[in-house]
Amino acid sequence: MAIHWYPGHMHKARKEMVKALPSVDLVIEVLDARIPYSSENPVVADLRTKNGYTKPCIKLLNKSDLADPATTQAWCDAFEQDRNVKALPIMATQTGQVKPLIAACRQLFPDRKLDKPIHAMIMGIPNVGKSTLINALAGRMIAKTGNEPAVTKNQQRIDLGNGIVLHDTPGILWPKIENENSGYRLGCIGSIKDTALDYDDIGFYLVEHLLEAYPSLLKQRYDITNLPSEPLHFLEHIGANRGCLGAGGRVDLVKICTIVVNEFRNGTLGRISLETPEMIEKEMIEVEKIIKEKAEKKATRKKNFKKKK
Ligand SMILES: Nc1nc2c(ncn2[C@@H]2O[C@H](COP(=O)(O)OP(=O)(O)O)[C@@H](O)[C@H]2O)c(=O)[nH]1
Ligand SMILES: [Mg+2]
Repeated sequence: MAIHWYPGHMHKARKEMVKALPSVDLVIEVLDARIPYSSENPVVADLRTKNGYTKPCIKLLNKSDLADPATTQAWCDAFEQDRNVKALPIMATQTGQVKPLIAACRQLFPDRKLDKPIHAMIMGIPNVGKSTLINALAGRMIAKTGNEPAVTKNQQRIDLGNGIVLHDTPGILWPKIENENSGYRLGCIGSIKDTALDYDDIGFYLVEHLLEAYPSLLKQRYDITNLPSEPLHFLEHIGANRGCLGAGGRVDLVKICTIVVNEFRNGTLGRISLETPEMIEKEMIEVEKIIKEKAEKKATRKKNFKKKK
């Protein structure tokens, strides 16, 4: 990913969205189906609420072709506990996905007449498939896919028919950082610049999860009957099998990790999700502690600063 998020960038992105949102009825948040929690940004919930009214939101779990279908369904159910939210698994690379999205938009505004269009805006962190989706919805190439600057240009509108109008520039959000696991998972799917997280770090994290959650996919892909329980033993085993050897005939762990991570990313290992609602529920307890500590530190800093003045 080309975008590095600094506080200044986040501030600017947020300001752009605050400016655009009053003319929008509905937020379409694009997530990566393999990490629906870690690819979310809590600022969306924040931005949607003003003067006690919360704008409805459709959460699209994109790249569902790469994710575990049962887990994706569990996430949709969890998201829809909020009555203001509709959640749909999609695959933006398949243009036939438009119809369920249009129907979901209309469902959120049952009383809206066709001659008063529903204005929608797409948001999401980089690389989740926002541009691909806009192009699929528009039926033509209007948004550049791949890397793009964080600053949006002049907003234009796309008429999707059925009384729905879409802004053609997505709101680009920054990935969240409080949960350490989220950082690793974003690294696994390739949405954090590879140099920021080493392949062996990501690889060990990924393999630990796969050994626990998808042992049969590993057995199948790497042709092993007795799976070692330790990520290191597993990586050494398949590294040796594949001839990933370095100095002194030892397994080159970076090389074998890179292979496994890429096979996960492109779907060769099978359809895999990196987090479930239950896993996140447990992690949230830890995250809330960190957020609280951060807020306390900030408050102390402010107090000390005032004292000095
Ligand atoms: N497998 C798969 N790849 C997708 C899907 N949607 C988008 N992509 C790919 O994800 C990458 C990022 O997409 P892009 O639209 O540029 O993301 P953006 O940064 O959110 O605008 C591109 O290589 C797309 O081809 C999908 O549903 N399935
Ligand atoms: Mg894009």
